[in-house]
Amino acid sequence: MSLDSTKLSNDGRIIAHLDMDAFFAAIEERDNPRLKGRPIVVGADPMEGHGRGVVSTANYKAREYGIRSAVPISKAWEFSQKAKREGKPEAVFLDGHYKKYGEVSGRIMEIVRKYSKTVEQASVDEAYFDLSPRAELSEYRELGSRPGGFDTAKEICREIKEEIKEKEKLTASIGIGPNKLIAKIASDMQKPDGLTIINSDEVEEFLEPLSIRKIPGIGPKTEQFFNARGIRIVRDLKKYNLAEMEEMLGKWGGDLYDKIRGIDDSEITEEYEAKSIGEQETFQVDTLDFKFIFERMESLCQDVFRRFKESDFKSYKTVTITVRFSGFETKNRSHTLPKPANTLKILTVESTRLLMPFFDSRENPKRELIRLVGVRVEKMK
Ligand code: TTP
Ligand code: MG
Repeated sequence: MSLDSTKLSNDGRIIAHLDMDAFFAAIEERDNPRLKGRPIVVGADPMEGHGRGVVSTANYKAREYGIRSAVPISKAWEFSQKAKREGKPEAVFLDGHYKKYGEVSGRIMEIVRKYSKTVEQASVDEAYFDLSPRAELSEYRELGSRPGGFDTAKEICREIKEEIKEKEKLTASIGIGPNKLIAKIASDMQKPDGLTIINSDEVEEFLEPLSIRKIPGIGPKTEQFFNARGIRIVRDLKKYNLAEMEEMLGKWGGDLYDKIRGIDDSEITEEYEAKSIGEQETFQVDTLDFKFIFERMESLCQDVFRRFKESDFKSYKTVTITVRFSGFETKNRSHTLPKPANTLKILTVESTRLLMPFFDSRENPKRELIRLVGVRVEKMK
């Protein structure tokens, strides 16, 4: 046993990660009996194949057609038509009801908070929470005189899933492990309606056969990099020592070295803060029409500013714009202000200034048409 795994198993933490199943689509299915059992896609309007946004999410039936989050909506339409030709039911495409999703999310977080005092909401449908056998961290002792440990954590998570099912008519998947990393990977193992427990002794055995892509932080690029070197699963990746990993990937190589051995000391951070407030728009037609694009940007700034005003934040310090060209190349440009700002004027001026170079040789030498623009405020206080 290596020093590191000793540290891991002696650490004694029990962390759970909850992730709702096909969240937005499941809510739509729940609230609209007509949709029961059908493939459902929430996202942009497909416009019979000419729509230009992306899929927010799809339920599991629709995923069987290849439709999933971030797939262009036109592609999703094609998949659905193909299924139809094969005699399968066509997918139902729906606009999102984002306010409602936010409210459901809030109620689910409240349920989780009844069972653990240390909860980190990690996204609209995800939370980490601490179930370590320490009285100050969880209330489960009051839920019966249970001994603590992984078995107790499992019981608690069953109850959480039950309560969500009963009150919200939705299913969640939960992973339990000795740290956030393992809990997160575990929650994804038996979706939907899953419950997966990996205790400290099982961590390395659990990780070894998994595709390297299951490790948070390994995206398509890192995956390709390693696949080209014959590395596909975590076990393969373990053949590199720490120095080799760092040589290949820099500091991130060192982090990854730990991760694939199941080592993760990160704490549950209780405050959930929107890190940014942003809006974007895909145009119906790719364009370089200066006036049109600036008007759209101005309108996006107004939307962002409205949301900023509704939030608890008082100021922002960074303005970031996104520009996607017709060939899908996407550029983000940011400006951090010398001091925090809180007006629409500054937001509009800054985003306009960032947008200018996209109309000349500085950011757009080939004069490529623009497909999407977006703007967001960051570093909020
Ligand atoms: P996820 O938890 O990633 O997806 P999911 O809940 O739909 O499905 P799964 O069962 O695999 O967990 O994201 C939660 C919600 O966030 C999702 O329902 C819709 C939204 N979302 C987007 O709008 N765009 C995206 O690219 C992703 C990944 C999610
Ligand atoms: Mg989810």
